[in-house]
Parts: sequence; structure tokens; C-alpha cells
Amino acid sequence: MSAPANAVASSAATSEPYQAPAGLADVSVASTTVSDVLGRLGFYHYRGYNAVDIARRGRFEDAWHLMLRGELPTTEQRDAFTGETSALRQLPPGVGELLPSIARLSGPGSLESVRTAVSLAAQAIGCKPWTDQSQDLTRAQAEQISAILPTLTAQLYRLATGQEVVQPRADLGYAANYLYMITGEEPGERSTYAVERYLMLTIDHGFNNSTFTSRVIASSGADLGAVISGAIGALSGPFHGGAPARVFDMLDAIGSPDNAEPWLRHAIEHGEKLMGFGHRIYKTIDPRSQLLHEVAQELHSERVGFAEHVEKTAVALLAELKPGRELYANVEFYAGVVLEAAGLPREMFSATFACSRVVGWMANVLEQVRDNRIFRPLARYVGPEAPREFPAFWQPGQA
Ligand code: COZ
Repeated sequence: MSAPANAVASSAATSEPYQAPAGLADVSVASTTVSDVLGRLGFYHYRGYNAVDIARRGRFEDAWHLMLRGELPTTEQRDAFTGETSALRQLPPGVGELLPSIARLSGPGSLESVRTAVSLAAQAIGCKPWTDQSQDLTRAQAEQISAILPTLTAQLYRLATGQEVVQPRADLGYAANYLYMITGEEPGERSTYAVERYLMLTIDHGFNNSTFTSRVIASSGADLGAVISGAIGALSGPFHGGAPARVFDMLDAIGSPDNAEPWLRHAIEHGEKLMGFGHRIYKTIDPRSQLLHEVAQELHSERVGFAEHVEKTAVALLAELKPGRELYANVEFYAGVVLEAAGLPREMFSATFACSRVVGWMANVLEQVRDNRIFRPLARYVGPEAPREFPAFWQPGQA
């Protein structure tokens, strides 16, 4: 039943809704107490605390407690929280048996297999639409999903590479246990330190694409399995969390320091985006990249010297060929250098990102649940004027 012409014309006559810019650039769509990014200052925080400072001197469990329970923990609280969450790392009954089939259908480290597995795991722990359960139960599920995602990710990787799965250990910290489940060996202090810095730096970052996605899905009342699957889907895109491995592909393609300038110049002049550079909000150095650069130097990664040369060359060329866009290295540029030096394979970079960002997604979803209104924006229709006359071959009511 098509709308009568006068109804369509009159609705168009009412005040025009606000038309947001493409990508919702510089548009605030909600209020939050979880995190924020002050792009001009090169600063971001978790619930008001400088996130880089927390990453420099804290443990992953400190940031996790802050994000999901609302406050930095005392040492006693952190130890208790670590004990509680370490016990949640085991997969729910029935999920482990499904992983070999899922792993066979995708490559090692694929976020597609992780999002499939975690969606099933969420059902196995009883996730229901949050509207049909208490907020306490939703928070408990949020903590359990955050705890089992590394186990799922590591076991899928081992299966996809023809290795026996490694069960989580409750006596290792979050980062050490993650490395242990992937490599099968207890990691050294330096590798653990490096991965823990990376995980803490990437827990959340304002209303980034995947965090916003998690809130949009949660706003419909959907269960946490739906939320986490959608958020991982958003993260997998090359313009978001799919970038770190592509930075390595770029470094490999450049190959040698003297090829950096011609290769990068050609790429920018041909409209390609350099992986690991640019950011919607940071128009100065990404502070996460700065700390990861320091960690890469401390690890004496053999790649760091070459990466530094590529960064310097790229920033200069972007300033020359894209003047005024203020394009610098973002978190992804040194992420791969650090994770590779810590013993993680390239195909695991994005999945590792998901294992930290899940804490940010869950913190945002719990906030959305506490004060929800379903996201349902408009879109400006720019197609042929409605209502249109039906073509002669297609008349309403024709048999
Ligand atoms: N390399 C080359 N040019 C870039 C660029 C990059 N990495 N990032 C942005 N630009 C250019 C764009 O081509 C565009 O130029 P014009 O004004 O000539 O059109 C301008 O800078 C603005 O770009 P855009 O509007 O796309 O920026 P936006 O803020 O929407 O996107 C992201 C930011 C991060 C998506 C960036 O563009 C990007 O794709 N970076 C590479 C992928 C990456 O590292 N992602 C991880 C982000 S943490």
C-alpha cells in the first residue's frame, strides 16, 4: 500500500532532520563514563585515568577491574578479581568439541572463526536478551565472555595449525596465560610484559567503530553473544582492527630502507591508504603508538629500526602529499612489531586485539544497559521522488 502523495509531500514539508556528516565524524551520539580520546592533546583515558600511565605501571587485571567494576582495584581487590576471572577461562561444556570443525573452515587467527565460536559459547553460558535477566547476571556474563575469549582464540589457532589445544592455567596472569595457550610454553617476562602493555593500551578508545557497534546491538536488548559477534565483525575490517597484519604486509612489500620513499610515494599518489597511519580523532602522535614504540625498542626487535625509518618517511610524505590532514602513525603501526617480537604469529595480531577490546565492549554494553534507548537514526532519502508511478508491466492488484 503506497503512501498517498499529499502525506509524502507534507512529511517532507516538516523541519528537515539534522544531517550528520559521513562516518558521523565529529558527531557525539551518546554520553559515557567509560573512556574518551582527546585527539588534539594526544591523550586518552579509562574512566578519567591516563590509559598510558595505567598501561605503563599496572596489570591487565587493574584495567579490567576499572572498566567492568568501575574503579581501580586495591592490591587485595585486584588479587581477588584475578582469582575470580582466572577461574572463568575454561570453556563452557560442549564448546570445545565444536572448535575443530570451526577451525577447519577458516585460517589460523581468523576473526570469522572467533566470532562464530564466541557466539556459541555465549549461548552455552546461558546469555539471554539482557532485558530478560538481571543486570548483575549480565555483568557476570560480560566478565565470563572476556575471560573465555582468549581461550577460544588460542585454541582455534592451535587447531587451525594442526596442534593440540592447550588448556588455560589459572596460575598465570591474563597476558602470560594467553601466550602460553598459543605457544604451549610458559612465556618469559619480557614477552609477557610486551603483550600485557599492548593488551592494556587497546582495551577501549572512545566510541570507536566496534565499540559503537556493540552499543547499537545492545540497544535493541539483544544478548551478549549477539553483541560480541557484531563487535568482532566490525573490528575485523582493514580500516579498524584488521590493520596490524597489513602493516607487516606493507613493511614486507617495501623490503628495504632505500625502497621506502619510492614505494610509499607511489602508494599515496595512487590513493592508497598506508596501513598503520591516520586516525579519525588523533591529529597528533597516537600515544598508544608511542608506548608500543618504546616497548619494541626495549625488546630489541630487529624490525624496529626498519619500522622507524618507514614511519619517518611515511609521515614526511603524508605531510607533503596530504597537507593539513595531520596523519601520523596510529596504534597499529608498532603493534605488530611488538607482538611479533613477543612471539605471536602475524595472523594472530587482530585476534589479539579482540581479546583486549572485548573488555571495552563489555564496559560500554553494561553502561548502555543501565540507561538504554534503542539506536534508530534516520537517513536522508535521495532516490527517485516518491511516490513513483508503477511501470505498465507492474500494476498494483495485477494477478
Ligand atoms: N594513508 C594515506 N592517506 C590517508 C590515510 C592513510 N593511512 N588516512 C587518511 N588519509 C587521507 C585520506 O585519503 C583523505 O585524503 P583526502 O582529504 O585527499 O580525501 C584524508 O586523509 C582524510 O581521510 P579519511 O576521511 O578517510 O580519514 P578518516 O578519519 O575517516 O579515517 C582511518 C581514519 C584510520 C580510517 C584512516 O583513514 C585509515 O584508513 N588508516 C589506515 C588503516 C588503519 O591504520 N586503521 C587503524 C586505525 S587505528
